[in-house]
Amino acid sequence: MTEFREIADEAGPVDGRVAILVTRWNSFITDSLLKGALGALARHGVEPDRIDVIRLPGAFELPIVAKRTAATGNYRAIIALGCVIRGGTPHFEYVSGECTTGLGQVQREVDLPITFGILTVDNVEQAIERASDDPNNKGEEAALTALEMIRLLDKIS
Ligand code: INI
Repeated sequence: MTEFREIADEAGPVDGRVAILVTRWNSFITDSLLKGALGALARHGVEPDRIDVIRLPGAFELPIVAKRTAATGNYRAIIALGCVIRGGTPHFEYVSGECTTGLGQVQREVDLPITFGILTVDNVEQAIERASDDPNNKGEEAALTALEMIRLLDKIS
């Protein structure tokens, strides 16, 4: 049988700094995503003095802020948090589409993990479900994924 080497993440400490980008649009939701992200980082040993929280207007602005944040060279990962709620116009598609495509593009360009904690939902109820104080919180998920990606990319290189 052919032997193969398996590279997989193992839980463990992460060094360096992390940036969290948080949109002001729908801040009643994004503040809860931030709380989830900060809680997860704290539980995994990332002290507050290794975290910078950067506030920005809306999801449409996330890609350029992520790019500038990555360019500082100060961070090992960026956690992007936002909330786009569908309205009755095509605006939702433009904002969420640009945010998603833009962040994916920036992540590949800058070679730094950027995790996606942006809710794209039909209504406020769906947003609340995904920003609640439990493991469904997408801010928490984005923070845990950032830590996993830091460790995994270190292992691969
Ligand atoms: N930005 C959001 O982050 N969420 C939204 O739900 C939203 N809606 O519904 O319009 C939204 N729009 C603002 C957009 O992200 C930009 O900030 C704005 O267009 C200025 O460039």
